[in-house]
Amino acid sequence: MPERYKNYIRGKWVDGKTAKTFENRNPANHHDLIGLFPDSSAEDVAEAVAAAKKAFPKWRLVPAPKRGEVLYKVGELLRQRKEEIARMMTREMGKILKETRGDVQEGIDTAFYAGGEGRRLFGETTPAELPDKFAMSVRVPVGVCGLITPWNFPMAIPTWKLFPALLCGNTVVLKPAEDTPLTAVKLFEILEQAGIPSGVVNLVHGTGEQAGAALVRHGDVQLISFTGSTAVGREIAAVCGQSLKRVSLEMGGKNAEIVMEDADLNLALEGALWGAFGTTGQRCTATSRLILHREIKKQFTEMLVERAEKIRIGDGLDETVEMGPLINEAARQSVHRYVQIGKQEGARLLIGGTLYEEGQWINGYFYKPTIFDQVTPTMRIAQEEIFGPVLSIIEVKNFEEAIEVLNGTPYGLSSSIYTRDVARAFRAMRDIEAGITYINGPTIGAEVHLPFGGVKETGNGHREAGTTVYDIFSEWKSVYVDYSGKLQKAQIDNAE
Ligand code: UN1
Repeated sequence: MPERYKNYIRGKWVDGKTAKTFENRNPANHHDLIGLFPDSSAEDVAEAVAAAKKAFPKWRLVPAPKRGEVLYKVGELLRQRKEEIARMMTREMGKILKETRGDVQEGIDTAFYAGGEGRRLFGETTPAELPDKFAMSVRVPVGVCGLITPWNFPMAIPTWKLFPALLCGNTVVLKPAEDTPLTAVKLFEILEQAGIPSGVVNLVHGTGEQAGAALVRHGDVQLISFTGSTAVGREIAAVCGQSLKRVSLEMGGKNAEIVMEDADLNLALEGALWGAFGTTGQRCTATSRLILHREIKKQFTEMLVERAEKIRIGDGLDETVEMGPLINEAARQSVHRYVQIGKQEGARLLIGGTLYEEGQWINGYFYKPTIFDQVTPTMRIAQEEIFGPVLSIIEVKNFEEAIEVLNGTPYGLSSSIYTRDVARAFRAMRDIEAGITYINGPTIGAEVHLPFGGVKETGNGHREAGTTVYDIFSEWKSVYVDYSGKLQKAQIDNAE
């Protein structure tokens, strides 16, 4: 019998209100059934929201440094269970152990960073324009926050949202991706163990269409924070627009690495391989376009192909494996469709472009590292997010063209340029349209204490992580204290 997992509502592990469940299977071997999870309905969501609403008045009054101390405890517990969670995450998500350890580490870093924020959470004081009057701005919590998270970073992304939300004094309902629900269960076990009061954090499993949509529509949810596709983000924003719900969105990317003719080619090669094929290309920050200066294009392409062909594909639990499977069969079919589109558009397939189904790998959703050459900037494979191990090479004649091509998509999350020319590096920092720019580093590798997010269709103006995430999860309140003992009129009494 497969293990049956539960929702976590009002401090208790509970079944869904209906008996309906969904399966969680290992993407490296679909015969490996990890467990069954409640396919939660709108009623389950309503119960979780009610629990969060009830817990809010008390949690909001816990001093922020105390809320921070709970997060230190969470960070410590995560650290103790890092290896166990990483192994379990590889089993449910597929990426290699080195990466799942990194994913848990990102949660640990976020816990300690948020914990420390408990003793900062700064507002501002500023002189008032009238005598005997004091002026300041303080942060107050927003209320009940609905968090909807993807499967590619099953620990990091929920913690990016959850820890700052809690630190600010909000209460939370999390709806994790249905491909990686077990990591969320592990996180909630730890939150419970750390002593977070009942109702402050609630976990509801299920699909986006049902549980996610119910959370977005619920009238007692004041904020939605979503990471996922631009298409779904648009729908969420439309609903939240109607109800004037605060909404923060992190969506698609079509990130590029530029390699100039003066670059350290070996360094740029390591960056391209890690950026394009790390996490099997399933990062919002993955490198999916490689913009090469024509002088080094031939040589760099040869170097790249030689290395990419040798990438070891397999079960991420095997420490010698370099690339795991895609998340599910639908994802694999979608990647494969893009490869057909690329061929039809006239791009030249250099390597890959096929399902990887050798030996025991027939039971997983593996795909070969794929590289297209002779891609033009307007082809669909150069414009649309593929979310798989597919890299498109675009040749350019100079720096200006490289920047123009890099900017020429609807997205703007991450970007990278390899050059030894400091003036070019600074121009790139200035002219690239993206939320993140790396100089001589790959498009992936964001750290938790810097703002994370993107421009154009990647986001809606918010930044997670960094100090900026606290602007998502708190409202500003301006406070004036008049101790003059008389009515003083701003803009009037002081204007002579
Ligand atoms: C994501 O792909 O959604 O910079 C998050 C990185 C990671 C986070 C990626 N630290 O690639």
